Amino acid sequence: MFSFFKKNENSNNETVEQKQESSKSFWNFSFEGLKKTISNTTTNLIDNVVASVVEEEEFDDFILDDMEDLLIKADLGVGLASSITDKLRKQTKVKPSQIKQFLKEEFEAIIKTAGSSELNYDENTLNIYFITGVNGAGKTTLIAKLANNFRLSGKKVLLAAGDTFRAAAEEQLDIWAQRAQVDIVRKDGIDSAAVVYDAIKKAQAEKYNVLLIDTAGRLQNKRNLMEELNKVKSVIDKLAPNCLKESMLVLDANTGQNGLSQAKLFSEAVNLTSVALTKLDGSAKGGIIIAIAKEFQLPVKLIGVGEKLEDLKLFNPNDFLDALFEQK
Ligand SMILES: Nc1nc2c(ncn2[C@@H]2O[C@H](COP(=O)(O)OP(=O)(O)OP(=O)(O)O)[C@@H](O)[C@H]2O)c(=O)[nH]1
Ligand SMILES: [Mg+2]
Repeated sequence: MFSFFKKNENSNNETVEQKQESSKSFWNFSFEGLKKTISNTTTNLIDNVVASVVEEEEFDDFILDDMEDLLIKADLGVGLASSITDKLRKQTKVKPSQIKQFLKEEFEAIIKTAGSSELNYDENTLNIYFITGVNGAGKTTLIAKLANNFRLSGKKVLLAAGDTFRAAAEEQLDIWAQRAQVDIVRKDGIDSAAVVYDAIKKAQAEKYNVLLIDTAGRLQNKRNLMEELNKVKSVIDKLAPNCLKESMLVLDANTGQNGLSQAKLFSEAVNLTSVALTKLDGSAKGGIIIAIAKEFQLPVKLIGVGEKLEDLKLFNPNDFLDALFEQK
C-alpha cells in the first residue's frame, strides 16, 4: 500500500515529519470536509429513509415497500435495496427506531467485504496505475491529481498519454503534466498500446516510481475500444509483470446506477482492482459506493471532490460511514 512515511529523495530542507504531515493533509479528508461533501448523499440515503420509518412501532409490508423505493432512489440498486428490506421483513428484533444502526451495520459489512481501500504501492518496483472509464468520467483529471500527490510525496512520476483516440487528449494531459510538474510520454498518432510500450520502457530505464496510464473514454458497449483496453493491459503484463498496482475504473458519482453496468463491463475487459469515484462534490449519489462494493466486490480507493489538483482524497470507509451516519 502507499506509505506516507518514506523519505523524499528530492526533499529540500523539510523534515520527513513535515513532509509526512503535508502529504497526509493533502490526501486525507478532514472529517468536516467529508461530511460536507457527502451531505446530499446523507440526506438521500439516510435521513429520508430514517424519517420514513422512525415513528412506526413495527415494520410491515407497507412501510418496507416505501423504504425499498427510497433506497432505490438513493442509488443503492434494486438488488441491494430489496435484500436489505427483505432482511427486515423476516425478523422481529430490529425495530424502526433502530433503523440507523441497522443500516450502518449492513453498509459496513458490505463495504468491508469489498477488500482494502488502501491504494496499492510497492517501494521496490515500478508502480503502474491503469486508469479506465467512460467518456468524461474524470480520468485525465484524476491522473493529474494522482501525479501531483505522488510527486509531492517524493516519487518520480511519469504519465503515458494513452488516449490516442479523442482529439487533443494528449495535449490536455501534457498541460496537466506541466501543472503537476511530472514527465510525460506522448506519441500522437500511434496506437495506445504502442504509447504504453514506450512509456514502460522509459519508466524502467530511468527508474521511475510511478507510471500513470491515461486511456480514451469509451462506452462500455463499444467492443473494439474495450478490446483495445485488453491489448494495453497485455502489454503491461508482458513488459512489466508484477508492476500493475491498480486497474482502476473512474466513475462519475452522478451516473448513479449506470455505474453498475460500467463496472461490470470494464471488469470483464481488464480485471479491475478498484474504483475512483469522481465529482462526489455536490452529488447525492454517493450510495453507489455501497452498491458497487456489493455487486462487484470492488473497493473505492479514491474520491474526486473538485476540478483542481488538490481535490483528490483517499477514501476511508470508517470515516465515510461515520460521516454518513453523523456519528463523530
Ligand atoms: N466537480 C468536479 N469535476 C470534476 C472532477 N473530476 C473531473 N471533473 C471535471 O470533469 C470533466 C471531465 O474530466 P476529464 O478528466 O477530462 O475526464 P475524462 O474521463 O478524461 O474524459 P475523456 O478523456 O473525454 O473520456 C472536466 O471538466 C473536469 O474538470 C471532480 O472530482 N469534481
Ligand atoms: Mg481524458
